Amino acid sequence: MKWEEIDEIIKPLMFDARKKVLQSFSQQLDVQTKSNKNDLVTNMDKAIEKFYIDNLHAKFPKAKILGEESQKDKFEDSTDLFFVIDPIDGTMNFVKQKAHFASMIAVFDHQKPVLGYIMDMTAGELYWGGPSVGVYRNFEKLQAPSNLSLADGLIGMGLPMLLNPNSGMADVARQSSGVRMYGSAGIEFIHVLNGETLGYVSKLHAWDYAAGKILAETLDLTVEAIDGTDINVLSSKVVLVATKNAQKQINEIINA
Ligand code: 2AM
Ligand code: CA
Repeated sequence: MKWEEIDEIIKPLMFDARKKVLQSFSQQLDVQTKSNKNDLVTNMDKAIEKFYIDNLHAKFPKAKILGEESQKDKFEDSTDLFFVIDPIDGTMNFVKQKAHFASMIAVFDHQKPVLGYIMDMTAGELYWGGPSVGVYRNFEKLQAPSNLSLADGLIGMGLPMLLNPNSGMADVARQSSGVRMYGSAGIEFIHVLNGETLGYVSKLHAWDYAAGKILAETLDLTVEAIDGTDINVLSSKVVLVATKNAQKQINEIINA
């Protein structure tokens, strides 16, 4: 299937999802915990995921879907379109700040990356694209960020990474221009795509990085699992997205 046919379905879905989420700001949220007290899910996470899945199923009946909150089809078995959905990424920010959160969809066809979408929900900026089209912020085409070395830029990090004395990330942080911590993998990927940070490292689920990986690799950034395992298997990993220079330096530091 041509990327344009998929794209013209997904873009309106994401702007509709944004509208629904912004409208929910004036209503009482139902907030529940999942794996721990800081791992949250709200009625809006579930409603937006259902909205995406219902619409994608209607338009692409043969497609398989991996969603954070519900449907868990297996990537390995996919022989047609495969969608990876994170309805609200940065749910803690959504609940506490009503800002700094994203919505993400990744599209694969016969297990090949086709399109990635990250919507900055409060800004209304959709980062979208893929290998055959490039990367755009709404209508504006993005250039590849400059290939900064670690000493010349900021790095985004998940807090558990930085606090873990065996991760080597304290040394990475010290050799960089400084650490930033935005609380949403999608927003972190956006900063890297924009060249505002030179990288981001965190333990992530497939739905946290699938879309960002497609966009980042299209802009000549590298995305890898820190343990060197294959990242195409869409499982939970410590993922590093970075400029090529910084990626080399970070690997030297954590393997030292
Ligand atoms: P979420 O809001 O979709 O759950 C910072 O918390 C970032 O890490 C967010 O993108 C969040 O996504 C994700 N996250 C939260 N808990 C996680 C966990 N246990 N494993 C992996 N990623 C997690
Ligand atoms: Ca989520």
